[in-house]
Amino acid sequence: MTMAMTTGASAGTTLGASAAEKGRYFGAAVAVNKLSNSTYTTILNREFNSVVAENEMKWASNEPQQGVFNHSSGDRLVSHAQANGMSVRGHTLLWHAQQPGWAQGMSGSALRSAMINHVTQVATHYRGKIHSWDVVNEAFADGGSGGRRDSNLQRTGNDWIEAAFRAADAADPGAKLCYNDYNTDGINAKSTGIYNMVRDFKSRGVPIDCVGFQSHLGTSLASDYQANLQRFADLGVDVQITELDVMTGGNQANIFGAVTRACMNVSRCTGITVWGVRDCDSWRGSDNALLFDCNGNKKAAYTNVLNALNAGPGIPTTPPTTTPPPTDPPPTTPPPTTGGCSASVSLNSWNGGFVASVKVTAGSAGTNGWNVSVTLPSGAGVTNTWSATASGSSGTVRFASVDYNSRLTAGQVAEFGFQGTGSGAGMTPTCTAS
Ligand code: 9MR
Repeated sequence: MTMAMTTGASAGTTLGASAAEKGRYFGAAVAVNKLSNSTYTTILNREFNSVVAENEMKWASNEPQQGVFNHSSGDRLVSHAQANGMSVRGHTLLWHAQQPGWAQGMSGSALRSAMINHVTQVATHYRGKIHSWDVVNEAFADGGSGGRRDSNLQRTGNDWIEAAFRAADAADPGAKLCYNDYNTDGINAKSTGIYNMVRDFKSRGVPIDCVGFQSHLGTSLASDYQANLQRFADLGVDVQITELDVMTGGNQANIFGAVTRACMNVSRCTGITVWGVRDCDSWRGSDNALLFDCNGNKKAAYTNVLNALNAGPGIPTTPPTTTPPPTDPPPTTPPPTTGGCSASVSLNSWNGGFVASVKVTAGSAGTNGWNVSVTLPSGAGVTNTWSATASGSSGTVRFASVDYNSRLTAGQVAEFGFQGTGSGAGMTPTCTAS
């Protein structure tokens, strides 16, 4: 019998179809050069309804020289996904590992600026094509500190993570923006450090939508795996299992089943991704850590996952109400909407630069187009703009709406952003509508 909340009526026969019946995705990490291997793509296309690039959307891959972007491999995966009815996860905009050599050698405001530009350019390139982005990967330290990992990115200032989320939000407002990490498979010092960051972000309006739990697992599963997912969901973010693989051995099939059940039992757990297709595609080599053997046969772990997907509850069609975290501040007053339009700016600054996110709110008559004027402090300059067209780069700069955000109905909000050098403090935008 189907439960009232499920979105489908029959048991699916593939991982993707079964997950979709429950309002979720089931994905695999793909090595793009294997898309020409027919054994590989046969399984991929049959079983999965989401893909993520195992390496090809990482910084070293798509910005090999500063400011020179190469999206060819990532684009190939997106095309494959679109042709086969799959959605795409993005992995990863920023990570301490797999950085191009030029970024590894940078520091301070030059690195901060390069990093924000990378987020902006890559998220803009894929805008509308990625369901969830790992904006920041693996920024917390292992061990008991619960603090950040040291890295060149961390040394640009503790606010680098929120700066990255704001830049990603400005570039692709439709994608779910995730923080992703490993060794977070239960309630422990590391997962609690991340939990505290997410709670802080939610209380201050930093645009975070989801947390990824990589789940590279050994021979046992933390007994509080599900409780840990649930405590994040209760902060008001989605949770996703993002890189699941499990060491081989007696428990492998059981652990795969238990992880799947845990996700199904958390209504904000929106999907599961396994980190590869067949055992011999896995980075874990002889661990045989995946759902298909090297000949493409389904393993016992596969059956457990499929059964758990089919047995689990669906995602409720109306989102659950979540208890706001205790530290939530009162909601901020929206800008007045009398006249044609109004604009407000929020700033993310570092020594020598800033990213400005501007919200345009249409007045009672709506808009056919809008212009926002901003007078920059002396010495400040605009270097990069998204979701608007800038005239001028210093002094008074005018930002005009672009085709997809010109027409707003009364009260509707459009967002655009720009990056600048110098200080952006004290800017007061004015908005005119046409
Ligand atoms: O599976 C990826 C492997 O092919 C790369 O060599 C490796 C480089 O560090 O990254 C692997 O993927 C990692 C992922 O991007 C982040 N979480 C851990 C994954 C396994 O190391």
